[in-house]
Amino acid sequence: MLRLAAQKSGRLSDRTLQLIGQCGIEFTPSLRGLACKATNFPLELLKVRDDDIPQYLESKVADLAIVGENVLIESGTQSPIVKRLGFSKCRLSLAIPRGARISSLKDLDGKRIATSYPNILRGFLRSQGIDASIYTISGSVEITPTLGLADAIADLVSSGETLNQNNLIEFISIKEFEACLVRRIGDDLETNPTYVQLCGRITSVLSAKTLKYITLNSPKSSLSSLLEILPGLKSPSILPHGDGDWVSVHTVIEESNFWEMIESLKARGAEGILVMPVEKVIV
Ligand code: PRT
Ligand code: ZN
Repeated sequence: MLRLAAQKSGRLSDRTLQLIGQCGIEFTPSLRGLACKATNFPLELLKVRDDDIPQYLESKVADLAIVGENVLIESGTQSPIVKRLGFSKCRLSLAIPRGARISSLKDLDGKRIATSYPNILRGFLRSQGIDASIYTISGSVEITPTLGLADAIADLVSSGETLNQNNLIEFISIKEFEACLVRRIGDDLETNPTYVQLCGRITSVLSAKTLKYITLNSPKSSLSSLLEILPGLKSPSILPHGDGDWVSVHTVIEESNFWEMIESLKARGAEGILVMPVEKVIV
């Protein structure tokens, strides 16, 4: 039985449960309790505060966890990242009060910076040769300049709206983060079939998100030109058409250059293009 620690409630929890669900892992409908065993996979979900997750991995109470990379790095844990999961993206940024006379990093010398991420901030200031003092606070960091407790802050930012509301300006982005799948230290996990299976399922779900399945009709005369630009997991499938002068082509394309690809395909003679989401990619 593998144990996976995840945030009980907060910014990570919904997407974490969604990902586990997309991996086909089910729990009893209520999903109550702090430790829940899956009904169809040897996995137990531990629902905890995100700050405690590094400790759960260190002490081997949990084998795996889904947590923000910021929490992981700040804790100084050696537990390695297995996969970046692409959600709950944010950055740790330095921000200063609007109108403050700070125009370069050097101006932070001798100043006081409030943060909930003292270790990451200390490393950054040291790397930049800045000698500022750090005021560690566990929450509501944005209010500290107004209260006269700090000259600047280092806090997580996603939309920037919270900084704006508190009359703060984002000054420098220190580091970007996202939710990660993390595992405890120990070689035994690598050969654990449940672990291998779970990682495989997560990879399939994540790969599918960036892909679209397309089918199109092409005159036989245009086929070689189309195939020059068409990718596929191996290569596109080409099926004969009712009309002998045409073929039907099936393949997958990357979401990132979707429109460019569709426009190029049309320019090369493709017609009747159908686009479908890809749910899983099993390689
Ligand atoms: O209760 P528990 O300790 O488990 O949760 P928590 O309150 O410590 O964490 P939570 O749920 O707020 O965040 C969990 C994780 O989500 C963080 O560790 C990050 O990895 C990630 N994440 C993504 C964020 C944000 N975006 C984010 N915007 N975490 C916090 N914020 C806060 C930020 O601190 C600031 O107060 O949101 C505000 C800024 O947001 P914007 O959109 O106004 O810029
Ligand atoms: Zn927390």
